[in-house]
Amino acid sequence: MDVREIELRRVRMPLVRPFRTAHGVEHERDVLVVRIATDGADGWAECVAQNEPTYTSEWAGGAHAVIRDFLGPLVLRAPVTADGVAARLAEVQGHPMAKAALETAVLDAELRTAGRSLASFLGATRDRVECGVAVGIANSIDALLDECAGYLAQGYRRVKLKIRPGWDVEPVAAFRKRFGSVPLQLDANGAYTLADASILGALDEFELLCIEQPLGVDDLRGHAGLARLIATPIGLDESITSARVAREAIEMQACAVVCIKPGRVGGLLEAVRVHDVCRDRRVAVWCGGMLETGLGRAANLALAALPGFTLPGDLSASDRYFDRDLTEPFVIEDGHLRVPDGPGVGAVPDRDALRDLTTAVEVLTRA
Ligand code: NPG
Repeated sequence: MDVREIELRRVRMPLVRPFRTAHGVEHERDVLVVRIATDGADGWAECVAQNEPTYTSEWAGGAHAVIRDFLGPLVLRAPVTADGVAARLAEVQGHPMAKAALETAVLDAELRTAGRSLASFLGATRDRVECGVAVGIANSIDALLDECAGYLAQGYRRVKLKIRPGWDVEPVAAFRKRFGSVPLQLDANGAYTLADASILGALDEFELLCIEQPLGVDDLRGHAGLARLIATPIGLDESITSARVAREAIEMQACAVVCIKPGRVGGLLEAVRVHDVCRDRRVAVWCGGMLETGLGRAANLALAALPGFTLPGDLSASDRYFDRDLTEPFVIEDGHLRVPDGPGVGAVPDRDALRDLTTAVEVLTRA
């Protein structure tokens, strides 16, 4: 593809309710939307870097700057194919979410030009995927349970509760008491240490699908130690930054389950390689979410339709997060979301929504 122009657009997406994790609370998302103009079709992608560098070191403003100053010029320099984007950008250290957005935009343009869907290109074997819902830390247990009841009534098949020290055994016990055996997993976002093993062990009785990322990002050995102390399977998210790290973590028995987020591993192509590593080793996988608009969600759905994604994803309908999505809304049907089958990622931002929600636009062209 000859990429002639890269448009970097910031879009303000108010959330229908605040989303609180161990790291902080989001009231709205500042989303970086990338559009590339090529010699074929335009390509679109959403960068999943969040508002602030609290979840990982990337944030929307930083991703915008690194694309403008370093990554964008490398893509514009000479024609590139999607499977060559990672190598082209390798001289810049880090910034996997910014790199993933560029790779996805190039891939989207290629597939739209060829009239092929992302799902078919990646190797999807399903046309719909089961939905899970992630529920942030609430103001009270009653408020948490009421929020969960609403999602279960809408058909979500699995609940993931955010936990942190002081908000763990009690809400989980209350959930089990009210909702019985609904598939449940927990996400600590790295908020515990090995010294908390007894609290984490106290969660064993609740028959959880997994506890996600109980310890720090770079602590594979700690997770392996914890796995020997508790019965609940450990799922890793933030720690899994590539297919190589996934293989190491599995070999060390640091995790029994893996969360795949394309942005976190540098793009959809590496995400498929993580999937393959896990599938070959019979490690269960689910597709993570990062409060994506419909644009990012469409790509996640294509990925989550691969055969190794054996657990429901953090894939919810548009109305879980937004009153007005950037694309045609994704709607939950019988506990599932449909995998887009149109060309490319299968969703494009709605022109009016883009116009109304955009806060800034910058266009990069060849020097
Ligand atoms: O449904 O998109 C979703 C959110 C799922 O909990 C979720 N994401 O740690 O995985 C996470 C978490 C997250 C939320 C991460 C916001 C970063 C920002």
